[in-house]
Amino acid sequence: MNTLQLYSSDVCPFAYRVRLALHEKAIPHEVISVDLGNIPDWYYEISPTGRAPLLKQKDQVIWESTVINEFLEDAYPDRPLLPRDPVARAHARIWIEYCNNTFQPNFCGLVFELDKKKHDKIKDALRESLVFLEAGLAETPGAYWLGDECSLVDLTYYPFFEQAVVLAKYRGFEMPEKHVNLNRWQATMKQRASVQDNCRDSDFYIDAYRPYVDGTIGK
Ligand SMILES: N[C@@H](CCC(=O)N[C@@H](CS)C(=O)NCC(=O)O)C(=O)O
Repeated sequence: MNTLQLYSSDVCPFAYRVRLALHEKAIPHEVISVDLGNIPDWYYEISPTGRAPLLKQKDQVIWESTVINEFLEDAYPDRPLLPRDPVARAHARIWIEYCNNTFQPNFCGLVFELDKKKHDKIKDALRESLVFLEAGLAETPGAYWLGDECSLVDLTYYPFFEQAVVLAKYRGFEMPEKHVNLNRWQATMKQRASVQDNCRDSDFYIDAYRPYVDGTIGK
């Protein structure tokens, strides 16, 4: 049996980050799917939060996608996903912070907000964060967020871009075509084996999010 077990859900962008990191680092593991629309009692016995993702190693559990990916980086350093240089490493973490504290709350806020009157304000905030990301990527010399190597920063952001079809379908929000660097980066990410092995198509996300955007189930 594999020593690492990932409790995951295909619809969850946070779990996707971890699936990408496990693939990029070629870490043997087992994926266990959790139905987040109807979280089973057995999962609450394992997970302190009831949320996905969660990584289990023997009798230890680690949760929070960013922390899990940093754990994988610490425990499996052979295929690094963070730069070695401490300043570059700090900058990588700043980008990850920005995703978790600004971009992702705007993105998910628009997906899950049922009050249409609030959508315009969230769209403005999301547009602003995309402008910020585009400007950051414009400074990058290579194909990935930090340069020539794929890093945890790329794996942190990519799942949301794959799911952007949900915003277009349900909220009338299109990712701006003018953001050529973001579009180029997304195209590069789609070519990676880790993404090709884990990606889901537009119809999957549109179906999976329908009960959330119409309020049938809570987020
Ligand atoms: N900050 C957490 C977020 C995890 C999260 O919100 N997971 C969602 C699915 S995408 C979940 O488990 N929702 C079920 C629930 O909250 O009951 C992380 O990065 O891992």
